[in-house]
Amino acid sequence: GRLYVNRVFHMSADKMFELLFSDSLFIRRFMDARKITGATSTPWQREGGGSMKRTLKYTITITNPLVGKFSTATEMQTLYKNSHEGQYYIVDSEVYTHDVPYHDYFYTFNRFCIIHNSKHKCRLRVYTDVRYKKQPWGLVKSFITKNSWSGLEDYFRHLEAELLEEEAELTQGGGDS
Ligand code: YK8
Repeated sequence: GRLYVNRVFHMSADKMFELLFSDSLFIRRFMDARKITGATSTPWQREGGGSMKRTLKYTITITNPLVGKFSTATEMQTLYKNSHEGQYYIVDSEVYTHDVPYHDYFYTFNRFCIIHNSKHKCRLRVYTDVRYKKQPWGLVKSFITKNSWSGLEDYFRHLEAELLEEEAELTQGGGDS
């Protein structure tokens, strides 16, 4: 896998969690900018072991010329039970893109770690991996991996840039941070 984001932000861990994993204005604007449409989400629901789960569905717009322009996607997120409010949050997400070539072979695994640093600082780490449900032919596998990495890199670079913008707005407006 790869580590796409690894940086300290000037905002609390709670704030970062709220921006990324609730129906925040930030995430709605980001989805608009990425042309991710029709997003629906189940509420966070407690599991037997104490972790929380939710499922998102949306349609993504794809810029890769090798692939059709749109695909529906399902994202299953798990928030770990050790994720103590305010200290750290670990969210694992599995993203299935249903309408791209070879979609039944692979999915994307993302791990978001939001670590409390101080009252107004947290570290965000995003680790990403392209995973296979069945083994494709070698050439196909490298094709999928290569095209997935380039899309993911673009997405997370954009997300990091937007978070830095949000951080700047928060620290300008806040005063007490
Ligand atoms: C989520 C991984 C692969 C996919 C795409 C497919 C290429 C098909 C390969 C063929 C278009 C928001 C991506 C990047 C679409 C976007 C997905 C996003 C960024 C040629 C064999 C959508 C995170 C996420 C996970 C997986 C990404 C797809 O929050 O290359």
